[in-house]
Amino acid sequence: MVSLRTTVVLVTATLLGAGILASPSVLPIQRVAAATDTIVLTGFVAAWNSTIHPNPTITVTQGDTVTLQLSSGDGALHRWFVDVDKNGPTPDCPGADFCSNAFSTTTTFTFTVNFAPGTYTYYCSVHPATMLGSFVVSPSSVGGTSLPVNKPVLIAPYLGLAAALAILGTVIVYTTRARRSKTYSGKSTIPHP
Ligand SMILES: [Cu+2]
Repeated sequence: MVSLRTTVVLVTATLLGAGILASPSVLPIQRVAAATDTIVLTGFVAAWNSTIHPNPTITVTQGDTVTLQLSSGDGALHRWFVDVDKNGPTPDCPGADFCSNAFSTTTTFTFTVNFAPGTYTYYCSVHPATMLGSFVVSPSSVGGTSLPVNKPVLIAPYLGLAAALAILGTVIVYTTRARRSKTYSGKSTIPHP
């Protein structure tokens, strides 16, 4: 037989758990501010990173800070740039595009992706016919979208709390009843005149 106390505990915990599960978002987790992306590219006249075409696709998120670690793999002079204004392999720097220094050894180039989401092309301005690839900017989710939440993990502490509260409530109820019962039985023993 299930005692009243157990029933109270189970019902309270179940209701609380169900309520949390049913809610659309418990403690929504916001994506934190933009990330820093480090991208390593080695320049060869035939292709970046000596890939067979196509060249590597670079994917970043709008607002990210991108650091390019550039080196020349074949000793030739290269210069990386992303064609933000989409006017082809002419580097518009300073201007709309983001361009590294020309390098025949190594260089580092950092910039912030402050342009609209979409697919752009990055080039080597010296060898734009072979050293080119896609530069994809994903929309920023900063300040909006909630990430998936592991609800069972979140519920666990609440279930424990609910059980504790239910037990406390049940104890109080029983104690009160016991006192009333004693009072009643005491009166009943008073002999009638
Ligand atoms: Cu090049």
